[in-house]
Amino acid sequence: MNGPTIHRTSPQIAQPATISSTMLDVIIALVPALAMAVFLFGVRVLALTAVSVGTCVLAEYGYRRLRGQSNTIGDLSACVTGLLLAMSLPVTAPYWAPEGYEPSFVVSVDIAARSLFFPAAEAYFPRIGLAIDHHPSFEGFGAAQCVDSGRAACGEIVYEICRELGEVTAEVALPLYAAVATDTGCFVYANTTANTHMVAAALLATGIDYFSVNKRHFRTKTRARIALEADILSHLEFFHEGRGVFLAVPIALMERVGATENDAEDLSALATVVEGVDCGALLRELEPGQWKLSLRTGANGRVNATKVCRLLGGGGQGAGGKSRQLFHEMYTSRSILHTV
Ligand SMILES: [Mn+2]
Repeated sequence: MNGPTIHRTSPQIAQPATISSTMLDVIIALVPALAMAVFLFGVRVLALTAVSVGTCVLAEYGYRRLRGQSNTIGDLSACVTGLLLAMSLPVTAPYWAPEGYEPSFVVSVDIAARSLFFPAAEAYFPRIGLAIDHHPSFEGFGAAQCVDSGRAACGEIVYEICRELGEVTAEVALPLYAAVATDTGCFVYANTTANTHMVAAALLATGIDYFSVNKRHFRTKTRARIALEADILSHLEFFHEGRGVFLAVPIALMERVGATENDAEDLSALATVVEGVDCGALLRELEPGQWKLSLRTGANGRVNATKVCRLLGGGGQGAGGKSRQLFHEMYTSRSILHTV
């Protein structure tokens, strides 16, 4: 142990890696998978790949040119993008999307009223071929209907349709389980039946990872959601000797905690966790000065949310469910609720 100890970084095998050499490696690595796709699905794979790669290269070339920037198609990244896109498409994918795409058949599921359609889906409303629903207040649209208000979840109805069509695989069972679990608040709403549990049992028997679904939907909250709940709960107001509770979600609160639409889902459920509450009313400000009322009723059935909302002129989801109604002012609607 004579002399000084020399510390060095370990000898690295260096190689001049450029974007184009890395991209070329990726392309070479994808060739066997592409060859297998041609073997399995035929030569149309090659045509689809050519269209996809060609479009990507042209788009990059054109865009850079338009912006007066250097030509970068030589780095092969556009080729890789085109190749990956082609490989993730079904072999039957059209070479271009037809303008004004028209679906051949439209199915609506669990959308009780026309007013509940998303604006983007509104165009399909007059063309609904099949409506699947379980709301007592279902408006009766669609050329054909598959409606059973005795079902706690639309997923129960869809499960039976799937069973008629063939074996319900784990791949089909997982989204169906998510549908049944979320529609019943994880099997706790008052409309949950023995059949709901039997459908869930059949879905679990396919070996799905139901724990992750439940953890994701019922045991995980975003930080914005926690901040929303903290504020709402610190401002809740009781009426009718504590049998009713008012929750309010002004736009200002949503903005302050940075909450999105997803963070605000099903907030009315907060109302009925308070002991002794028969009816919870959540007022949510959608646009400045315009409030949506959601009613949530307790398990004792003293208040029927559907009936209340019919009185107020809105849609509903039956006892134990929630109902919606647009109000133009928050405080005058309080007097309406005192009559509940
Ligand atoms: Mn539903």
